[in-house]
Amino acid sequence: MNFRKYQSGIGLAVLILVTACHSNGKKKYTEEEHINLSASMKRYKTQWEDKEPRENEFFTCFAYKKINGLGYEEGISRRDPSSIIKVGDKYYVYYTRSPKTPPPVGYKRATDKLPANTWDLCDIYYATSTDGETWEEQGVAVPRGPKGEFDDRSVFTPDIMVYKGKYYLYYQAVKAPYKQRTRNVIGMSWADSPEGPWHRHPSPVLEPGEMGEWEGDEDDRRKIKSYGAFDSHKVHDPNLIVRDGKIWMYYKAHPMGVQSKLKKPYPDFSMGVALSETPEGPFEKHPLNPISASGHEALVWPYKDGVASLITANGPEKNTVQWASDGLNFEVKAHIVLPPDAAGLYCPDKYDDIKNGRGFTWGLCHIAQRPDRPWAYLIGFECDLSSVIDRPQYKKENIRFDEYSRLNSNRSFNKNNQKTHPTR
Ligand code: AAL
Repeated sequence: MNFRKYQSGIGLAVLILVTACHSNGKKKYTEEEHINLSASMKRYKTQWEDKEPRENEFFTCFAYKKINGLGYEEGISRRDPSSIIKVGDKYYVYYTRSPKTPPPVGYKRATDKLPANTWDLCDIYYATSTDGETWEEQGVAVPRGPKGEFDDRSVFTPDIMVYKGKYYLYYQAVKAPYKQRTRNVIGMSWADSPEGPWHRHPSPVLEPGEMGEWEGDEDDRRKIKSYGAFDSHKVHDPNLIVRDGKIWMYYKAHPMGVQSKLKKPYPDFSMGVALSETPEGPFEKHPLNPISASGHEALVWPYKDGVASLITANGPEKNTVQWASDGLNFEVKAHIVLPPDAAGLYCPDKYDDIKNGRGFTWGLCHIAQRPDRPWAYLIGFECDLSSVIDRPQYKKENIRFDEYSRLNSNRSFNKNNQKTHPTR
């Protein structure tokens, strides 16, 4: 892509858009009426186009269910499922999987055998299913790399891409020792069949951007003198689509200094995109990055002639479904509750380079570790983010919690940062 040409086109595009908004016939009130509308009613009429959520194709609720074969298992973490693909009559999913270990011990106490967290000391495994509910773990797809290589400590959080008859796994990788300050890069392996054998690309296909400066030698990711790029510390969660003849890799980014008290040029969590002509790169980071200032675990799919994204967990626009006609300038299209964590979608047209993306109705996601159940595991979810299948039950509002809903921690602090009782 000619990025300079692209940038000079932005001004013109904005002008055309503003003009279009005033003349596209959607305006259902006069200037005077507009002045008399509350801020919320203005948004109802413009941003939400006078629609109830059940008529909004981007609105859905989510239902969750147990799946067989990849559920909770003492000692083993399974997490971060990839997109799900169907080859012949079988579904395939790839995921982060730990060997049998004691519970994770944190970065300070981790050793060669003791994991720092549930994605440490992991390999990429795969499982198959004929109905999406009963899965059979098949074994390792991509193991950790040889000692001394960029991926020798852990490989995790994969996405699978089907491209020109071949299969590509993209995943996060870390090199030992795994500390708070360790960089995370994205590696790739390819195969002629979804069952492998997988050929490891010898170097990362995406690396963090321009570095800032750490402060001191202590292993503390908050302590920095400067941030560097929005992705100066970690690139994670590769999520792929094919669009306009190119491979678009969306990814989650961390700058150095997450949770630092310094004034920030970038959010702690953001999303970038990098484009390439070929699966092994070079992937060129887009100059508009970060293209989302919210979200966790980049998750995109082609929808109609644009790109939709599930923005979860972090940032001011968390818990929204967003859409961008150009795949770059995302707008909030719906607010959602309880979206799946680390979802992998069954979205059969994800790599078809189409302009009529149809969306999806199901996938897998994970339940993260918590103190009384320290290993992660996979479950299924259902929804209606499809343009071809209607599931009216997923367009219902009024989702409520019951008395069993709770946070993992229930601590309260007063303004002086001292522990206190919540009712005091
Ligand atoms: C997740 C993901 C990535 C991170 C870690 C494992 O929530 O964002 O995969 O690196 O946590």
